Parts: sequence; structure tokens; C-alpha cells
Amino acid sequence: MHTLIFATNNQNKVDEIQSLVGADFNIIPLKTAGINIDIPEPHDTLQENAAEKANTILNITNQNCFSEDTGLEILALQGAPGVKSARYAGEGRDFQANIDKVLSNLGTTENRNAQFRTVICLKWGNEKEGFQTHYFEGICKGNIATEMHGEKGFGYDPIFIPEGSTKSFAQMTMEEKNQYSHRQKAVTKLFEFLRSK
Ligand code: ITT
Repeated sequence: MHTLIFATNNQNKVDEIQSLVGADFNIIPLKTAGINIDIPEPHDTLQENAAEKANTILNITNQNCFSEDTGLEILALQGAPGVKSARYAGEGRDFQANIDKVLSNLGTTENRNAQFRTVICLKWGNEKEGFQTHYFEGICKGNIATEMHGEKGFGYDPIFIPEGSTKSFAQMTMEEKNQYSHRQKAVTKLFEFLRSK
């Protein structure tokens, strides 16, 4: 059994990842670990932000842990909101305001290609020998809808339609979203790595 702290304050991420975890993993969210801090995300890349979050929690716990940073990258907006996805419309981290800003910036643009990209940063090792850093990436390609569809999920899910589906992520159950999602792809690579340890 591998025990890992998941360095996130986003309960939606915890729920999605818990639904993918096999019985051979024990994933402990920050809340369960009794850690209540706002993890900094000051950098210009998903990888650096993921590393910052994992380093912060490793320094506090000295235990194996992982974090993930995710961005929605829209081609016609030169990759925005990207690394700024959580705060695209301001520090309020308001899902609806972020969606409104994307739809307004895209306007009637015909090319609505986009992708979600997740980067996981794993800190793996022990206090005696030290901890190594490993990264795992997952990408889900798709398109931005012209209006919101569905009530499920979180963040930009109501306006993201993954390739191969006619539904938005917010019209899917978590199990359906997992068949396509960036997070599922990155987490699968993480678990493959851990199973080889
Ligand atoms: P932690 O840093 O505590 O993990 P966060 O919500 O700040 O949580 P991110 O910076 O990685 O996480 O997330 C960026 C934003 O991207 C997030 O707030 C959502 O609005 C959006 N997002 C991330 N994953 C998503 C998904 O699967 N579906 C829709 N939107 C998503």
C-alpha cells in the first residue's frame, strides 16, 4: 500500500482522483492531513507551480506527496487562460466570471480548439535517502462551446467539449469525464510509476 498526501485545496480534484485510485493506494487530501494553508502558485508554468505546491507540503510533512496544476489552453487566445486559469477573471477565483471572460474574449471566433493540460509533481523517497521529483502530464484536446451546457463538474467544465464527444464535461458523470480527462491521463501515469516501485 502506497500512502501519499495530495497537496491540493480543491475538493473537486480530490473527488476525481479518489474515483481513480485502486485499493493499493491511500491518498490523503490536505484537509484530512489537518493541513490548512493557501498553497502559492506564483510561477509562469504549470510545472513550476506544481513543484511549488509539492515542495511546500514536503517541507511541512517530510512525507511522500504529490500536487497537480491544471490549465485550460485556448489556441485562439494564445494559450490563455493557461497557468492563470484559476484567477483569469480576478483573485476571486470565480468559475462563472472565468467562463464569462473566456466566452467574451472568444466572441464569434470560429477556431475554438483548446486543451486541458495537467502536470503532476510527485515527491517520492524517504527522510534518510531524500526525496526525488517526478513529473507526469495529461492532455485532453477539445473545443470551447459557444454557451454553457450542463451542471456537473467544476471550473470550465460547462464550456469544454472533449474530442470524441458531443457533450461538455459538465454534462458527463465523473466516470464519463474520466474516460477523456487530462487529470485521468496524468494520474494513470503516476499510478503506473508507483506500481513499479
Ligand atoms: P490547488 O492549487 O489547491 O490544487 P486550484 O483550484 O487552485 O487548486 P489549479 O490552479 O490547478 O487548481 O486550477 C486551475 C483552475 O482550472 C481551477 O480553479 C479550475 O477553474 C480550472 N480547472 C482545473 N481542472 C479542471 C477541470 O478538470 N475541469 C474544469 N476546470 C478545471
